[in-house]
Amino acid sequence: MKNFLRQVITSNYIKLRITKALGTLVAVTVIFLCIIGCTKNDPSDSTQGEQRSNPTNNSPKKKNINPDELGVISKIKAAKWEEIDDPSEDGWETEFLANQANKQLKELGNLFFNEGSLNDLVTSGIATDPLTPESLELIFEDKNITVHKGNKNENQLKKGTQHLEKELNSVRQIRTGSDDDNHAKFKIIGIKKETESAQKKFTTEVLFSLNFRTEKNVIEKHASWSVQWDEEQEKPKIDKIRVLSFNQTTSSQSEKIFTDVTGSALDSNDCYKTQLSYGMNHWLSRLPVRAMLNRFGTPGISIGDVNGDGLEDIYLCQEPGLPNRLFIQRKNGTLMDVSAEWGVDWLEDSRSSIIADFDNDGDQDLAVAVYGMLLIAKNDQQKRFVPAMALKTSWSTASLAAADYDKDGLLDLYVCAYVQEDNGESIGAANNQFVYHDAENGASNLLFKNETTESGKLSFANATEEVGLNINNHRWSFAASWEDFDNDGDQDLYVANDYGRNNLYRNDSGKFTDIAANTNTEDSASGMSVTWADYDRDGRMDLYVSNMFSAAGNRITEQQQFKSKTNNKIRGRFRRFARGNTLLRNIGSSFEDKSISAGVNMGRWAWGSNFVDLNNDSLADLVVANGYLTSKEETGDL
Ligand SMILES: [Ca+2]
Ligand SMILES: [Ca+2]
Ligand SMILES: [Ca+2]
Ligand SMILES: [Ca+2]
Repeated sequence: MKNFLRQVITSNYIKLRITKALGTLVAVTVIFLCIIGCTKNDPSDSTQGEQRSNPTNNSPKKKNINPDELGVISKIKAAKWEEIDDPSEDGWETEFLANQANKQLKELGNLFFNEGSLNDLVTSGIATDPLTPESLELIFEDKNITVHKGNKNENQLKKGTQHLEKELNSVRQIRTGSDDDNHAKFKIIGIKKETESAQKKFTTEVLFSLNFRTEKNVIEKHASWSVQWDEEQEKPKIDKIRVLSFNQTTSSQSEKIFTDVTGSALDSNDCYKTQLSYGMNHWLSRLPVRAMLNRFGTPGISIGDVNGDGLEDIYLCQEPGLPNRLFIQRKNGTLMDVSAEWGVDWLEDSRSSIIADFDNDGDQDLAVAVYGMLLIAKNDQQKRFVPAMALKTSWSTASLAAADYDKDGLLDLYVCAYVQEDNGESIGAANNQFVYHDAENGASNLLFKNETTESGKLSFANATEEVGLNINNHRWSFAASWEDFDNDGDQDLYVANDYGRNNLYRNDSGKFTDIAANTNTEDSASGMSVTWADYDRDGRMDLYVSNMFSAAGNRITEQQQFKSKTNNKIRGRFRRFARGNTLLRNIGSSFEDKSISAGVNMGRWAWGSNFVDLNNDSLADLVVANGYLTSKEETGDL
């Protein structure tokens, strides 16, 4: 999916920066439709499309789009896309209405921070729940944060705008700070036309988030609303708001959990001043199209103490042509670039690295996955790295995972790989051979068994086939993670794949069997990362997989006309692609999907995730890094 978007958004590439995951994303409905290989003028759905009434014009214009054009999206000018992506004329009335409603919700969002009238936004007969429920339950409290959950009260719906005015006023009265600090955001994740009523009405399911500063705190409110709209007028107006769920977080401005120290840790280095401190948007506007940044988003970092002084150091992979960087931590916490002195300022297209002791001599060695190769470098006297091996891999390596799978005391390495060849034309909806929801034409992942001898000469051998990891091994893999999920003392392996099913390989004395289909762990979606923890403390390791969330995807895939000629099972799989991240609770023989009940599915466009106990209370917290292209315009999608 990510590679196909490269074709869609021609001149925009991004990589996740070391400083933070990116927030606001470019994506519009048309992109979701394109990446799943369904245009709004999908010929298989055209009959239904024509039957729909046009909301602005009773005779919808049928546009003749040459399907070939949709395969070379990058060649079509933005203006032309606007012409193609016009839901008011292409039979997708629900998308037209969602766009209209979205504009109105944006206006409502402005009223949290600025005075203004509700008249253009609501009907005269409006009824709403209190937007902040009157009964709040404290569910978490420490010195940094309090979290309240709203209790549902069925009898709170009141006619008139008083509940709405009250909420708007309460925020306007206590908020401080600039507009950059305060946001009200809406995502329409479901839309339904009312067919029963004589009036023209539709209902949207909306995710609402509000965050703003007060003198002492930062307040965040997250809610899901059911909003009923009246579409009699030129613009739809809100007729009813029901609050389906609500929670509120208050965090102290003085007792912050994290402070961004990237600049103070790195700014003594030239590479920070000249390259790393600038965001990707800065470089995008200065580089030629596709100038070596086309793998956007995937170069990783690894952490380890390479010089043995007890302080963790950082190795940063970079895009081809930019040297990888090794930063050694000084005692005062700042970082010093020693890439050249340590001999690891490699210019290869580096994707991922691991710092670990591969020869068991007590110092930390380095493995780097570059395109087509796995490079292993030996730590020499804790003063430099000396390349020891270059192992051939599939072309588009994505990530590395190390574990001693055969319990011989030596760390082995699993390498994930993505597309078969570095050939952007062969993937995505542009290619008729590509099965978006169940792709089996990706590159092979490899297991390298560590065969380093006691003499210390590093040696690895490809053991993929002999251990059975060649089964179901042609998927588009982004990430893998080892864990002994069945508590039998050996390391099992989970692999997160884009475009479809994931793998759970059970380790039986060094041989592997993919048991994902039998354990409810396939999580068929756009898998990008995997992390394990025993979040419910029952002694069994649970699984969290990051995928992609799309508001437009959620809306569109629930419509009757979406792939109307396809069976429900496959339609369901497409719906799953828009749902987001997945939490799978280990119940012994199988796993239960707890994503929705635990409230952890909406992680936006989630490239990475990690269970980590941030506040040392022995409960695993969850961090999700998300983002894509930073857009000036909020689309409300991802
Ligand atoms: Ca070593
Ligand atoms: Ca081993
Ligand atoms: Ca095991
Ligand atoms: Ca558990």
